[in-house]
Amino acid sequence: MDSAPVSTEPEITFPESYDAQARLSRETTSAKPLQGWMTSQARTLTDQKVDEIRRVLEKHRGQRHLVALQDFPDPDALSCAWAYKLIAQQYDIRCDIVYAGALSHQENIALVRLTGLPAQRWTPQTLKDKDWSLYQGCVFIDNQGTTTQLMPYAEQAGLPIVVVIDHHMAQGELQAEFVDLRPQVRATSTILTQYLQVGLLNLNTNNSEHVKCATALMHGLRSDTNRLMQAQEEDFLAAAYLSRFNDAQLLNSVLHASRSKRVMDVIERSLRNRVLQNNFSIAGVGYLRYDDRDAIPQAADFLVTEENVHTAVVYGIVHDEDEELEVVIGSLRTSKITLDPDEFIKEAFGQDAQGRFFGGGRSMAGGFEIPMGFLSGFNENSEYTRMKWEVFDAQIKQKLFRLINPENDIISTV
Ligand SMILES: [Mn+2]
Repeated sequence: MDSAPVSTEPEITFPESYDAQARLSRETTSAKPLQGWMTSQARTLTDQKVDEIRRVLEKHRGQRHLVALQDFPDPDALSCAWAYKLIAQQYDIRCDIVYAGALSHQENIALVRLTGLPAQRWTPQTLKDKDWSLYQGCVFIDNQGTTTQLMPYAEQAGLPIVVVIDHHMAQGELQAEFVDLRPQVRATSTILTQYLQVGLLNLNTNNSEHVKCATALMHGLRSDTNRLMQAQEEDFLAAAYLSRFNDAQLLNSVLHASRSKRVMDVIERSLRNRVLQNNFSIAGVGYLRYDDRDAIPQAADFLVTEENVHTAVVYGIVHDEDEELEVVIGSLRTSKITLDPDEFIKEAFGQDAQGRFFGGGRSMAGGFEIPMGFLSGFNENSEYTRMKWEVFDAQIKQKLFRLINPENDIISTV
């Protein structure tokens, strides 16, 4: 979900001659697996996992699987699902890459459009109408089924979980045939790249789909490591391997996708509404459309760049006109090493009646989603709408300021 700083680049174009140009400028190499380019620890684990997944894929030969992404898929998820699809294809397993929310960040939209990344959006209506018996199993990549609306439907259809590959903390008991969970790795792209490195799929620079997928993986890896700033040795080694196939010109176009006016407006509102306290910058941005949801993390990315600010929290009420749905969505960005976004968000907002936290985080970033329950739903009366926002705004600020604790200048996250 990390995004580039505000860009003044002109609007991107979509050159059709990409592949030809890129191929000419690149030396043709047909890859032998670069087995030396991995730490010995990663190598041992990867060898073992690849042996295991080969057996699992063989067992499911000829089937059709659903690869479920989180509702708002990020570049790491999108690219890894694609790499997985290409791997599974070798076993005649057909994978449909699906998300049930929206592609919101302009970079993600550009990534999908420019690379032809084969992901599909299922609306709430599709979820209901779908013939789930088409599938014999489901797969979770860069998630564990807890951040996708697809999960209850897959469960209801009795789809077995065949594969889970993720780098988030374990979200509970997982009944899957194959699990590769590595919370210490910064990006799922690193894990998938390691699979490629040991030969689970041999990338070839003459295959334009391979080049585009490798470029997508490079983008996913960069995006989950704050443009490699938080990358560790494993991630750099994976990036080095991908560099043999990466199309730099294509990656550049993805990164320079321009922001929509509505996203710019949300960023502007966050600047105007921000409250600075104890090196925190807190901004409520009011109502925004479902498709602009990703403006919130982008606004937080921007606010955290202000002098003397180490942590930014931006939130708003996101509404989906078709579904009469409203939810409070927020993002946290921090440059403070000692602030754990996961702990901070869990501590600030607590749990719902079922004991589920409203959000969490990873290194330097976090997010939350608070359902509006009985107060949810559009109202024609603008005075009512304004009051509703003020109530939520005040409640969130109160929860955050309690933690920021200005009296004794201590930021308490426990
Ligand atoms: Mn990820």
